[in-house]
Amino acid sequence: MAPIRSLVAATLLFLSAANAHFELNQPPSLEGDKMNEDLEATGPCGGGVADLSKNTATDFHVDGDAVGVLLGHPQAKFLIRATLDTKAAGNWTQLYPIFLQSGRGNFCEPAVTAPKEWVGKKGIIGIACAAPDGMLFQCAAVNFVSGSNTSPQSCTNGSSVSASFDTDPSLTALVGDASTPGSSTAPSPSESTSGNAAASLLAGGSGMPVGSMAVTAAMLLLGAALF
Ligand SMILES: *[C@@H]1O[C@H](CO)[C@@H](O)[C@H](O)[C@H]1NC(C)=O
Ligand SMILES: *[C@@H]1O[C@H](CO)[C@@H](O)[C@H](O)[C@H]1NC(C)=O
Ligand SMILES: [Cu+2]
Repeated sequence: MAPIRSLVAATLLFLSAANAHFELNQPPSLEGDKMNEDLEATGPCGGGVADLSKNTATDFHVDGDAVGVLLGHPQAKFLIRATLDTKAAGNWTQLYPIFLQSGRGNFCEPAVTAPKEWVGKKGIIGIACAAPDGMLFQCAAVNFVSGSNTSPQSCTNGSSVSASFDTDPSLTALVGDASTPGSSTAPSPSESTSGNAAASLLAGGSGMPVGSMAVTAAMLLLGAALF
C-alpha cells in the first residue's frame, strides 16, 4: 500500500510542478497553499486579493530580506515590486533588478531591500513573472521593519537553477507612480500577456521549439477556420 501511495503522491507532485506557472513561497503569498493558477495571469496579484485591512502580513526587513519563488517553466523573467497602496492599485516601486531565472525549481534572493522610509508601514510585495505563456502575478502582504533578515528560513536555490540580471519592457512598464487607484493607464495584463508571449516565441531562442510549433499549428488551424 504505502509504496503505491507514495508513487501516486510523487506523480501528483510531479504533475503539479510541471503544470505550475510559478509560486511565491517567501514572503508567504496572499493565497497561501490554495493558489488558483487559472487566475494567475490577472494583475496585480493573481487570485490573491490585496486588502491591507484584512490580509495577514509577515515582517519584511528593509535592509535585506528574502523573496523566494518556485518556477514551473524552464525559463522566465521576474520583477519584484512593492506598494504602500492598501489595495495594491498602483504606485509600484521596484525592489530588485529584473532577472532571468533559468531552470525549473526554487529560486531565492536573500537580500531584497525596500525604502527605509517604509519602516513601520504595511505594504504589498508583488511579483510579476514574464513567462512563456504570458504575464503572471502573485503578492504578499508585509510589515516593513528595520534591519535585515540574515538567515532566512526555507530560502534555497534549486540545483539546476541559475539567474542573471536582464531587461524586459513589459515588466518595466509595471513599475511607477503613474497609475492611481481607479485609473487604467497601465497596460492590461491580457495585452502584455499576449504581446510578451508572441515576442518570446518570435525571438525563437533555445527554449521552446515545440511550443512554437504548437503555436504555428494553432495559427494554421485558426487561419483555416477563418476561410
Ligand atoms: C506613492 O507612494 C509613496 C511612498 O513610496 C507615497 O509617498 C506617495 O504618496 C504615493 N502616491 C500615491 C499617489 O499614492
Ligand atoms: C540564488 O542565486 C542568486 C543568483 O545567483 C544569488 O544571488 C542568491 O544569493 C542565491 N540564493 C541563495 C539562497 O543562495
Ligand atoms: Cu505558466
